[in-house]
Amino acid sequence: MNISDYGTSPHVDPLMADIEAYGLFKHVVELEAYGMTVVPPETMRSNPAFAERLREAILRTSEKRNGVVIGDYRTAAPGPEVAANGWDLLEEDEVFVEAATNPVQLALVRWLCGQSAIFGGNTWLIKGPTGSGMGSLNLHSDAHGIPPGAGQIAHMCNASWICTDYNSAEDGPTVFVPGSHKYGRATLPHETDLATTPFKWFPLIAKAGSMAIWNGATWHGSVPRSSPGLRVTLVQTFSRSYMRPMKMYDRTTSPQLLQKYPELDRIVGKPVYPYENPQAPDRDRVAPLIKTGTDQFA
Ligand SMILES: O=C(O)CCC(=O)C(=O)O
Ligand SMILES: [Fe+2]
Repeated sequence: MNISDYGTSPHVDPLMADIEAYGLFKHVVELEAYGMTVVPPETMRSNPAFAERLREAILRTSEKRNGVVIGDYRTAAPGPEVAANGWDLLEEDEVFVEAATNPVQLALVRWLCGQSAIFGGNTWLIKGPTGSGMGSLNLHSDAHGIPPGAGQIAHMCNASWICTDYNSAEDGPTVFVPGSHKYGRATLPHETDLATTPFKWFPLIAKAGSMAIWNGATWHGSVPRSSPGLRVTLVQTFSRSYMRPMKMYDRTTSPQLLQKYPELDRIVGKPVYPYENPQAPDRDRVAPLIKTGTDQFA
């Protein structure tokens, strides 16, 4: 028996179908138990060249925006300037739109943040070897603005495409405190230092082309890279529709992209506030938000 076949839960039933079709049950359980999961390339249904296209688009966009030459990521040792100006990539290359709208990713995003989940923004991480000025990152939550007490559900999530292999902690990966999404609060100052925190943490190990996704409340940081060459990652945030995107993507995204990618049109969302005209609220925008008040999967 499949409960979703009854169609009695209109918001979660289609999600169950996607989770089954894409083989995501393990990943949903890991998200619930540990607050994060890593989905391998074959499950992401991205073609093998996808990670390479994404990596190249990131590196070439950094070169263009930062006026630097990075060259071959396997041997490059640039300074920290390559990490700057990394936000807002959708219009730079369609590979970023493909990354934002990957159907397997969106099934997990919607599991965490509901059918009305919106795209918050994207940026790159380019991290060179020790000495390049790009080191470690203290433990933190990404769910800024969510006070303690509101931790039963994910309010936002981070879906990161791994664009270079993370074979071991020497590659300078993200690290996670398993289960910390259950605490429902951000880290306190004495909990953040990876060397002294009393919490156990583990490194993210994954092949290029994998996607790591975490409940935004899951505590994470990163360790320095001692391997040669660069670690390259595309970070994307998604959130519930009551959160604020980093940009009004519904109003600023190219119409031709919205037309070509229906899922992009859906995830740029229809933020309700601020009202364009406070005296005449747009009822089509308010209605879905009211629905999320009755169902976490709406
Ligand atoms: O992987 C890392 O270096 C940590 C990045 C981070 O904190 C994030 O993407 O939210
Ligand atoms: Fe973070």
